[in-house]
Order: sequence, then structure tokens, then C-alpha cells
Amino acid sequence: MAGFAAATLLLSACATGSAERALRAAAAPRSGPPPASSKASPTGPPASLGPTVAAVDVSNASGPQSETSVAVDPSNPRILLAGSNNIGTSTMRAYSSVDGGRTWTSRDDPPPPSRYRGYSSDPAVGIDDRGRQYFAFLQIVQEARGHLAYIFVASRTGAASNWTTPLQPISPHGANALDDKPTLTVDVGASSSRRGRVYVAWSRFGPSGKQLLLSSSDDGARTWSSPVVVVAGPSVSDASLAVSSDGDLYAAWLDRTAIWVARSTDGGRAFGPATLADIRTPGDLKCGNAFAVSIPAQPHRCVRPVPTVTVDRSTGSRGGRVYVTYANGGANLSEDVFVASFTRDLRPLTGYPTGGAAVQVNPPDGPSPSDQFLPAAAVDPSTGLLWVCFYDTGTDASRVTARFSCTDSADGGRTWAPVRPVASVPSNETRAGADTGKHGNEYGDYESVAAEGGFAHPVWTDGRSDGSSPLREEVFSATITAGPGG
Ligand SMILES: [Ca+2]
Ligand SMILES: [Ca+2]
Repeated sequence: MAGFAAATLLLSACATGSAERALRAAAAPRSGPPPASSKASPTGPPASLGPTVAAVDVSNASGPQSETSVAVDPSNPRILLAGSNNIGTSTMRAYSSVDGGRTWTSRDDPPPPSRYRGYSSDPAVGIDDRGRQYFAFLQIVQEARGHLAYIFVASRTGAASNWTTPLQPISPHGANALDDKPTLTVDVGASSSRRGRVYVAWSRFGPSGKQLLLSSSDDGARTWSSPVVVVAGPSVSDASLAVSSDGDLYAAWLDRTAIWVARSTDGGRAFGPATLADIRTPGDLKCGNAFAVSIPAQPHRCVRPVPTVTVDRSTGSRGGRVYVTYANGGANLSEDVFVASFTRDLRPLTGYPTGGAAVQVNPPDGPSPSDQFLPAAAVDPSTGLLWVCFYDTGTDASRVTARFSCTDSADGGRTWAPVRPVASVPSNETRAGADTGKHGNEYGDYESVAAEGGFAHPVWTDGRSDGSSPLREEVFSATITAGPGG
């Protein structure tokens, strides 16, 4: 949940004109090729190893936006949906592209729930195999005794349609509970008997302590199942979900000591035993709750490992493989990014659970420590290529500025292509007041990447405009192809 008070309403109404026109004419073929580019084709190697679409300003909205989520339409890789916080306003911000990430519309969407006035946070988006789009968010309602928080899931039939936000949250509760941080995934498995099912998991603080809850919908987010408890514990958080091609559901999460993953083979009614992905570095007392780590690039809000679970839905030799990517303290005590891989039934293949060393995604830092943090991951279902993107302080000896960067692995996470910046310039989120709401909440808690058809679409919080433009903090994206060796 964003740690800010509802502030001045900063209405923003900027949409890219060319993207608007493209959206109105959204008649892209369902099986059409990925984005046209002079430098890349879906069947041949790219002429350039740089971004196929260089860093694009997606949000074009006044005030700060942060914390991103992105999804690609499984039936049409030209169609992308992304979302972010929209700090200081009463709504989220939704971004739509129908040309593979070259142009985007940007709107104050989905509409806030009419009976739960307040402000929104924590986006999580998805698209099903019929093109229906989903946007989960946290709705915070200020009341005299404090605030309440509920999970809502808005939906629309496609990129050209309006969003509908239901009247009720997916799991109504009383004043003795507080929901936080939803994550969303859709079963688009080619051989799944539950294809089309939408899953949402989130944290709830309530009379039973803290729990990760899971609910699902089989009717396009109109009705939701009663939530089941995936795991309970005093510090469980940061859930991530993924579904295999045959409909197995995986959940990863964090607690105070470790990163975990579990599988459900019955559509989310029950989960098998929690499987360890790694022990986490202890938190930092500077962060208030010893649950996160303060780094020079994000000193106040701090960073957590933000695990992502992904499943290879390709028909390749690693189809069904499960990956958990996360940040953790490295050998020099800076942040690094790691991966553990598992068979479909969660037997460990690589990484810490095998009894060996954790597999590091970013190369060793060299003589000067640098931080790699807030990682996101995706497996391209057309190739089985594993993508991981994260902020990297790179060569900044002060470890203050960072560029969102990506790498990819073609061998199941054993070896990685060189880390390539996708942000064309570094961001600095340590300005005075950077965590006060006026400038945002530093980078926030998470970023995102989606991959399909040979292209990856990282979407991140970018601070380049803050201090020089009323746009302040922005959301950016790029479209890239595999790196050398990836
Ligand atoms: Ca490092
Ligand atoms: Ca902005």
C-alpha cells in the first residue's frame, strides 16, 4: 500500500494523440505479427541489439505515477495493458497499447468504486485468451477510526472498451480487517480445463492475523469465489501468481525469513506444501519494521525481495518449468537479483534449494558495490526465454541513481545475457521529499515486464522528469528482443 495521505487532487488528462487514433482503429488481427519494426522481425534476429522500441513515456500525466504492472494479450501480442499508481488523485492510471508498445493511451482509470470513495493503489493487470482485460487494485477508504482497504477488480471486453468497476470488492470485510497488495493472473493455458479463470491473491490483516488469500472468477470478474488461505503468518506478503499451460497454479510469497513457492493442482482450492526458494537477508531497522532493506537509491521506503513466480508455457524442452526470481543481499552486502528453478511439481533444479549457491542473475558487481533491486520477470510462452528486469545503479559509485535494465536466459536461468539498460537515462529518487507524496513514493514497491512473441515489454517508474516538468515522476516502457547469448 502506498504510504501517503490523500493529497491535492491532481487531475491529469493527457493521452497520446497517435495512440488514441490507433486505439479507435483497433482492428488489429488476432493472430497478427508482433510490432512492426525496421530493426526486428518475429522470425529473424534483430538488426540491432538495442531496444526495439526505445524508452517511451507511457503515462504523460501530471504528478507522480509509480508501481507498475503490465500484461500482453496472449492472442495478439500487439495489445498491451499496463497500470500504475496515480499519486495525489482518487483513481489508478491505466495505459493501453495496440501497436506492441510503440504508442500508448493514458487515462485516469478504472473508475473508482462509487460506494467506496477514497483513493486507489497497487495495480495488477491481466488479459485472458478472449482479450478481456482485468485491473485489480486496492481501494483505501478514510474513516473516522482510521482507514479501510479492499480489493477491487475492474474489467473491460477489450482495449477499445470502457472499464467497469463493480459495486463491491471481491471479498467484502468489516472494519476489523485490512487488505493489501493484490496480484492477478489469468489461466490462458492451451491444455487447461480452467482456461479463462482469473486468480487474485492479496494480503489481509485481520482477526486471524496476517494471511495470503486467494479468490478466483470464472465469469470474467463478475463474481468471485470465497477466498481460501494460501498461507498464514505474521509477515507474509508480496504474493505472486502464475498458471502453467495445463492449469496448475503457482503462488510465491515472502515472509520475514524466506521466499516460498507452492502449487495448486485443483484450481486454487488447496495448495501443496510451501517449498523454499531461498533464505532472505535480514531486514534493516532503518526501515521501521525490519522487513525491508534501505539502499542509497531507495533509502526511506526501502526495498523488499519482491519475488515473482513464472512458468514456462512453451512447448519447448523446458515447458512446465517454474522460476522464482527475487532480490536479496549479495556477497558484498549490496542488493543482487537471483533465480531458483523447479520442475512442475516443485522439485528444485537450480539455485539455493538444490543445496548449492543461489544463482545470481546480474553479473558480480566488481570492485565497487552496486544495487540491483525491484526485479520483475516473465517467460515468453512462444520461446521459453526467461526475462528478468530490475533497477541497476550500475557505475554510479554513490549507488544513488539507477536505470531500469533487463537480461534474459535461454537455458532455464543458468546463464544470462549481458544486462542492458532499457531506461535511456538514470533516475534519481532521492530528492528532498521523494517519499512524501509530492514527488511520489520513491520507486514504490514493484515494477513489471511481460513477454510474448519474441518481445519483452518492461514497464517501470522513471524519475527523469521530476524537478523539471509538471509531469514529475512518469511511467516508461520499452520493447526489446533477446540479448547476445540470451
Ligand atoms: Ca549488487
Ligand atoms: Ca507524472
